[in-house]
Amino acid sequence: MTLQRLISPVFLAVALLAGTAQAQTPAPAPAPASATAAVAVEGAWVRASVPGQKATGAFMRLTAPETMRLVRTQSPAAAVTEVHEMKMDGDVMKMRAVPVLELPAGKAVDLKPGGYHVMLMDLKAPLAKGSSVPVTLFFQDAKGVESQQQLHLPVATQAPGSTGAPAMPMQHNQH
Ligand SMILES: [Cu+2]
Repeated sequence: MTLQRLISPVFLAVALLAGTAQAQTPAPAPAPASATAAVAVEGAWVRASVPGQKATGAFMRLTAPETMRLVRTQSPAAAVTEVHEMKMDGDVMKMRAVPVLELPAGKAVDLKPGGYHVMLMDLKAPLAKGSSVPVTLFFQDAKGVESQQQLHLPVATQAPGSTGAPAMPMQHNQH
């Protein structure tokens, strides 16, 4: 009985350790994600750039079928691609990177000159009017499931169908 009493605590400790080890084994992989419906993209275009210009903007209207977020953008035409927001700060138009752009279900979100835009920075070559630029949008749904959409945006000097004078070109000295 004395021996039994000596061993018991050791056995208990081993059992506890084993229990801990078991708890640390990886959780089973999550169930396969259901297919995510595509985000509607309308009126997309990229502003043409001139030689020496470092950056330009891409614009479009996004309507998500369910609550989603635009989490990342990518284009082979630019070294860096970010979603930006442009806002008047007093008399100065300022721009900042937006880490995530929320897309409420069924509600159109406009990326347009003077507001949100996809910023193509460190352009590898000038973007000529009439050409097209591949841009990939990465979305995340409410469950965190990622999906992506590859677009080919026409390069233009103003929004397709717009009749007004071209908007003031954006300055991107920060980049
Ligand atoms: Cu910008």
